[in-house]
Amino acid sequence: MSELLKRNPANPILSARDIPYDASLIFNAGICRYEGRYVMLFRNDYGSTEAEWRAARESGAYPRLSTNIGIAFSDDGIRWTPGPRPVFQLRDDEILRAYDPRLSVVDGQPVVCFAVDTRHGLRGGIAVTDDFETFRVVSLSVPDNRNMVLFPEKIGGNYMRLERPMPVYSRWGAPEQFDIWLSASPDLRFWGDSRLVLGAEKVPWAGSKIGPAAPPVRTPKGWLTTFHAVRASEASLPCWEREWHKEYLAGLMLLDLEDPSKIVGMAPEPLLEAREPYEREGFRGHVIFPGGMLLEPSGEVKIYYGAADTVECLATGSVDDLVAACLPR
Ligand code: BMA
Repeated sequence: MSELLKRNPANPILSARDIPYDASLIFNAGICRYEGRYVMLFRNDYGSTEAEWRAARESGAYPRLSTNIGIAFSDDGIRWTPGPRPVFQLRDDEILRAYDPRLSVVDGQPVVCFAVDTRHGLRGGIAVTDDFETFRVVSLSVPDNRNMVLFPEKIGGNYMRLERPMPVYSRWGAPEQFDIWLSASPDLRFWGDSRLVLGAEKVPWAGSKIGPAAPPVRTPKGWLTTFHAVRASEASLPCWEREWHKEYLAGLMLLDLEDPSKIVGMAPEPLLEAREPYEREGFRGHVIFPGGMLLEPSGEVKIYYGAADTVECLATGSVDDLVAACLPR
């Protein structure tokens, strides 16, 4: 199954050493094409090094960690030039940080969805920008919700987003079994008409929470979209912290073009799971977290993913193969 995708030989395509400002972990990026070039917004966790994290295992103190969102540009989607400074950061008395940006261009308007940690829960945010320098926040969900991704066009006159709320009390007996939902909005601000798309129990190769990954791409057979899924590991996976037990894998599904709450088909096996050293080892090893997916005119699909919560990577495949993998043989 994983032969469906080829990892780019330049992987990781972006990491902390490429960034001209304080940066420790560069991962979970959103990518779009805009005005003739590729644009990436990436998560940058900064403030402490690997050595400090490892030393903290002994002392028990939690190292200082802040998060901002940086930008990079590319002519080919492979070689990236980071901007000179971070472009987005949310922080005030209530909001602790914004992270995990996903980028869409809807009717020519770049829109970024992101997760927001606040003192009163995890919120999903949406902001618009025209220049990738200033961002206007247009909506913040109630907690707990995140992993929002927008469809690249309106459907039935509405903006559509996939999202992952975290219903703790109603899923008792099955902790961390969170599902993928769909909501609609006339204006990016007011969201409703929410419907369940995929329950975590429908992903037998994972067993724990799932969530939308990169914004879907249109194909004649349906919206092709990735998701992430968590598999618990009894033994600790390699990490900089004391322990890490969650393997993150990528899955693939096809949603109905007119009613994307309906699943047309799903690939029976994971699309990507940690294999290379840069995926298995790092801040949190064995984490594959796609945030960008582009369909090129040639039929090539580029899938961008954070690896080990440490670096940003690229894998490519053919749209026909990916769609076929979601349909019954
Ligand atoms: C999720 C998010 C992601 C992260 C993943 C693995 O809960 O915080 O940003 O990549 O965990 O640590």
